[in-house]
Amino acid sequence: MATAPKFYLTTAIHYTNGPPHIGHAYEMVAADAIARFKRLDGYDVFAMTGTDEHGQKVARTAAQNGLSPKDFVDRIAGRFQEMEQTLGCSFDRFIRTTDPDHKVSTDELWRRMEANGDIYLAKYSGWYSVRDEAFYGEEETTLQPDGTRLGGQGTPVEWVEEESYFFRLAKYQDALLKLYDEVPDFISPETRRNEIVSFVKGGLEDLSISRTTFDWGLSVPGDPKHVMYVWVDALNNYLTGTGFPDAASPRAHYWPADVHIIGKDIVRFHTVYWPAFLMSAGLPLPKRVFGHGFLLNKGTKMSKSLGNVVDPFALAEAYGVDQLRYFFLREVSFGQDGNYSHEAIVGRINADLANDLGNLAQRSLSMIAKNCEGRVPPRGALTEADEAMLAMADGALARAREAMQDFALHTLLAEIWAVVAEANRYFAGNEPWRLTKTDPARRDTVLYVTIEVIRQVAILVQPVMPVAAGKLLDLLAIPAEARSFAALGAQHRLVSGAPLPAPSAVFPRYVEPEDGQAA
Ligand code: ME8
Repeated sequence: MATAPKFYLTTAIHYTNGPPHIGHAYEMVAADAIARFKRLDGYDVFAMTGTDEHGQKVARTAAQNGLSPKDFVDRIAGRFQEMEQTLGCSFDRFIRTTDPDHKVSTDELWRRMEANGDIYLAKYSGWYSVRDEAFYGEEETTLQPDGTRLGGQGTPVEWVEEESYFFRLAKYQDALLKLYDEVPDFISPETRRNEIVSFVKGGLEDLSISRTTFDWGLSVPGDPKHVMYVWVDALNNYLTGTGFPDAASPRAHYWPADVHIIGKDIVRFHTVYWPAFLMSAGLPLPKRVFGHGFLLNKGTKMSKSLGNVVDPFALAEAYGVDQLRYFFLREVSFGQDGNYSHEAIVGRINADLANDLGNLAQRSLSMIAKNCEGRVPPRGALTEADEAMLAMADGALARAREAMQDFALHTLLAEIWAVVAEANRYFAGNEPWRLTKTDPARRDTVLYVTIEVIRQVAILVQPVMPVAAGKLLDLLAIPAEARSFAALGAQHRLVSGAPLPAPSAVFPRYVEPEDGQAA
């Protein structure tokens, strides 16, 4: 048997300076949907998420909370793990940068970069944003009327002057430009690629990669008064996940990553620093970096530091997990910013899920329960319209795969919902409820075609709504082994006469709570 192709996907690892917010939830759900899609499509998937626990930002927040950094991050990391569970995610590892194997792996990356002559000791003086954990050149900062200074992303910077190890980033300028040129989809979407290309063309300076004025981090091999710059530590989590440097690790074959799913604010770290570190260490580069957009609360950025956080646990509780997952991935074009509002999510739940898919399943399955002894109906000769309906469903996988090549999750869902819309037109146009007296055989064929389309839709939406799709497949009595994408298409049609369980509603309408309290 041919071995399945591997697919290694990661999210960013989330800072543990505060509880998870909706942006973290969004990124996890999107990455989880891609991982599930690839598994259902026959890939050997390794998907990883986790927490970024070191650095000055986390150390300061822990101190403000009167806790040791370790006690503080243990609490917050626990919340992220709970969120992963709550949102129905299927990651293979939740990595923490305080995990012991991460130290071994990151020491080795450092040694290899050093052995390649790319690390030297000097003095750093310049601007640093603790909130971004990023160094900024003077020209990237702006002086405010009150005398404070803001960095590139609008966060306060402070002056840092200390002994530091440097990484010879400037040396990699040409190699990076060559990479962007030769692997055009290394950075996507396109707009993010253009930004990075012009940033690198503007010239790179060597990068300070250690600090001495605090100790919450990984110590530098051979010089423990330095801790590594948190981004060296953080980016290397992706290698640690594959068992690096142990070539015999059962996960070694997953490197290089097939895609890093990250937000637009950290594309520079992933497409400039990270490939340069890897080139220096003589390691293969990730194949793609996808910078998704920001989820905005009616247009305002949500972040821990700004305070107007919408709690993802409360959202999942209010709307349902699969409903929230569907909303995130359908409403927002993956790669662009998107807005969240109560009205928008209720609109999607009631129109797309309860009406379009839920009602169709409920009506067709109820008619079958009543008129066809609760069995998959017999299927007579197919009309042209029947054939066209089935052909549209059979072709959905190819269109889904095409959308997935660009991680266009919104397009994937739009394609599936085009099939659902067509199935609704087909069902309404054929009026099976009128055929009971006049032509029950034709009614059975219409019902057969309808639920065969629902079978394929349910299989295809599993990556986005694993639980609800599973319930729908249960209602069609589809066994576990017939739920992968290999079961899509004409070869695996529903078998007439197979018994079906009693139908029940899978997608309830959202009804405002009695006291009028919206989420
Ligand atoms: O940046 N909408 O961690 P982080 C969508 N530790 N995505 C958002 C978002 C929003 N409103 N806010 C943040 C870090 N994100 C580093 C990463 S990776 C080696 C280290 C995204 O907790 C953000 O873009 O600030 C990033 O991809 C992820 O959430 C974690 O952000």
